[in-house]
Amino acid sequence: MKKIYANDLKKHFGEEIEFSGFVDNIRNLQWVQFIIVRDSTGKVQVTIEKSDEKNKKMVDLINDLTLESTVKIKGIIMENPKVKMGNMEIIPTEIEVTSRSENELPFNYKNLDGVNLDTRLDFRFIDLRSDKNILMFQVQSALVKYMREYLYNNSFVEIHTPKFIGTASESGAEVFEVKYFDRKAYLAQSPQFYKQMCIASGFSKVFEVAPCFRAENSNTSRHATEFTSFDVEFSYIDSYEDVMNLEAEMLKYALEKVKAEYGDKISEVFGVNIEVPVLPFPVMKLSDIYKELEERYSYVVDESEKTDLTTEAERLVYRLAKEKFNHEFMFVIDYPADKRAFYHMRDSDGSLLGYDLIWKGVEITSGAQREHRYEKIVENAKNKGLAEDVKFYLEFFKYGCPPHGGFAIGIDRLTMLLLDISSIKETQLLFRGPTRLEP
Ligand code: AMO
Repeated sequence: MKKIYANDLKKHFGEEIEFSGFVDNIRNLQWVQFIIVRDSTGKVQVTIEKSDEKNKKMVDLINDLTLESTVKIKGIIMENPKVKMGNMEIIPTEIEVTSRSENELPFNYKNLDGVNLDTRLDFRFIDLRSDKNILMFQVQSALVKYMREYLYNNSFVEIHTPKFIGTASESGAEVFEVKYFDRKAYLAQSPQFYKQMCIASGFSKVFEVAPCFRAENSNTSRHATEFTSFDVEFSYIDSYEDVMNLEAEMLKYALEKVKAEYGDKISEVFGVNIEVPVLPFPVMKLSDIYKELEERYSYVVDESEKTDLTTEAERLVYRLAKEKFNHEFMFVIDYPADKRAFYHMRDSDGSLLGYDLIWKGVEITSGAQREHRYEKIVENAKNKGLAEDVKFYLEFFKYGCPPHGGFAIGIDRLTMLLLDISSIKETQLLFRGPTRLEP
């Protein structure tokens, strides 16, 4: 007998099949019992006629069955236009309870009115049972699959860099210390140095999808202390524009594919219409953005804040991108060099060859051409007071290293923006923040 998932049942009308899932609903009427059983791909009605003597054992079992138990059903899948759910039903010959749920759930995940987010996160394994959450992770998986696919199609190699590191990376700040036998180690805040190492090793094109750890004590809707980063780095570029172009192409490719596969479901469940972005994405200088935000929306901030986008400015950049370019994305360039990471390349006039990408009003990426010239990178590190901390990294540039660049996208943020979800706490499988380490 074949084990069939809900979304394939239609292909087996009239056949004897085996179906397993959670008990989603039970209706126990005078002459008939209906149970709705769901797996990760959908739901199906199981119909048991009470008057049929040979059903007696199953009828007794269902009289005693609790919602959210798991069952294994053997029976025939029948087409039935009268059944609202999928126009089909299983007529069972045998039902086995493979796991019995307690009667009362910690909260009703099907009706979240009055349920606070912390309760949901405390019982995340229950929270994740909702159709919406299951779809969210299927979509996230598809999004990452297609971003990977784009890179594989373009000869990138997937790497896996260590997350234990011996010295605090990148900026010296915001790293978690861990006890490592009789010495100290740190959790990687980014694979930045190691993806660049691969470039120095001659790999040409690499990427990694892995956790990053940031000891930022901030409680916002878009920050986590551990998140998944989609990191890309590649060689032989002429400009940071090559990096922006590759990122834009990759995002267009992935969004187009996600839309084709999940677009209808996403608009039904999340009310979001995926807009496949047009190439090239608009690009604006940071200072020009502040000028336009003031002119168009009377948004005024102190000069001292204009070294980066404020949260509100990011939000307004979405409006600007829409109104000026009819686009959801905006590359922002020309950040003041002294405010950015030392490994970003600077032009001969000192201006920065890096960028941020804003989508729907939130930063999803930092990227840049990297400084690959040994003397210059040493000088940049010295200027930031990091030369000692990053000594091992500076070595990478001593023995030949091609011009290169790259970027990183936070997957949890990307999912949040794609599906218009208000907080990263809901798009991480298990949120990690300053006050949350469990479950
Ligand atoms: P950056 O620090 O800007 O750049 O991070 C890149 C992207 O990662 C995501 N992100 C976060 N997501 C959730 N919680 C956080 N605390 C958090 N911090 C960052 C964002 C952000 O845009 N090494 C560079 C990248 C590079 O140049 O290749 C870096 O880490 O989406």
